[in-house]
Amino acid sequence: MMVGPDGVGKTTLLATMYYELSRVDNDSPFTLMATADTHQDLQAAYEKLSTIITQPTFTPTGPLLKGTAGIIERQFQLLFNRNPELDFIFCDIAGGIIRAEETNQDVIDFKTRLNQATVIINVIDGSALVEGDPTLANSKNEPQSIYELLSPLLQPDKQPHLLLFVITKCEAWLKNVESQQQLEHAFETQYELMINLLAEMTNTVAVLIPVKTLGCVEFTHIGYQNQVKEMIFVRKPNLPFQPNNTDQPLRYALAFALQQHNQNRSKWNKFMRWLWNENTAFQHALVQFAEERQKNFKIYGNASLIEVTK
Ligand SMILES: Nc1nc2c(ncn2[C@@H]2O[C@H](COP(=O)(O)OP(=O)(O)OP(=O)(O)O)[C@@H](O)[C@H]2O)c(=O)[nH]1
Ligand SMILES: [Mg+2]
Repeated sequence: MMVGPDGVGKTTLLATMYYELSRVDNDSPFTLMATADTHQDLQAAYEKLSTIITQPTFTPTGPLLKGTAGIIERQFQLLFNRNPELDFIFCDIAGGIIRAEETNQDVIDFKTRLNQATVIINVIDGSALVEGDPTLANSKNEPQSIYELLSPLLQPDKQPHLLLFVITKCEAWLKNVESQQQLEHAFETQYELMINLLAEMTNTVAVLIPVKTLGCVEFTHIGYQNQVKEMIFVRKPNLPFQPNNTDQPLRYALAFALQQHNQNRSKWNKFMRWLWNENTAFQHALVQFAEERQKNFKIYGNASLIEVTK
């Protein structure tokens, strides 16, 4: 489940994540497949991002993609040695749902699905996190609403969760170690409640992943658009459209989901797999897949939940 207010970059992340992962993993026994609709929509979103943005004169004055309407299910299947292994759905939401009334039908549907989610991706606007004044930063990312939404789910009696804090729009702070620390510090200050909660949780692990979904658009200053304070970005003419690290959230998500799936197989299924010697190959492939995760991200909560061992 993707969570985060409107415009933080949920759909952009999903499109670039899918594109990156389907491009890089040719020799893995795991293959990521999307249903026809999901493939077409995400491919179209990716192409839209890449073509608009490569025009040298482009100035990002508004969102590149149309805002998402309601809740959209993006369906995928993971194959293992060409056989279906795991079906999964990414729910992309209209960020407005985070602010809507409890009685709204989309909010009710959203909460039902959130309750079933194994992996939760909170997308965070990095520019507002670092440069926004408290009001602006709050209105862009709503850390308090996210805390209220997620804290009931992360309790000890609930299923294990992986929570990914994915920071977008942070190209300007990924250039050196000091500015990366500035980003991390801003996150830890504004998400303090969440981090304190995670410190006590044994069945949740969280990873902080800054990504470049565009790579060539950088924050410059805070200005006014229609008399509303806005983060202003410019297109860097010397940089190409180049998503970076966007496969990482998906790798963390899939490794976690596969591990949970493998542990939750029925006794009979486990026995049959043992009999046919299917376990070893699977576990080996899972370890290999998990090793492609970068290890330099900050982890909160119970780190042993994301360990994948032979
Ligand atoms: N500079 C920069 N801009 C980004 C990045 N990710 C997204 N954006 C910009 O933010 C805009 C909004 O992104 P979306 O992906 O549509 O946001 P969303 O969270 O899906 O929004 P809703 O569907 O309205 O909830 C995009 O069109 C881009 O212009 C990023 O990593 N860097
Ligand atoms: Mg969207």
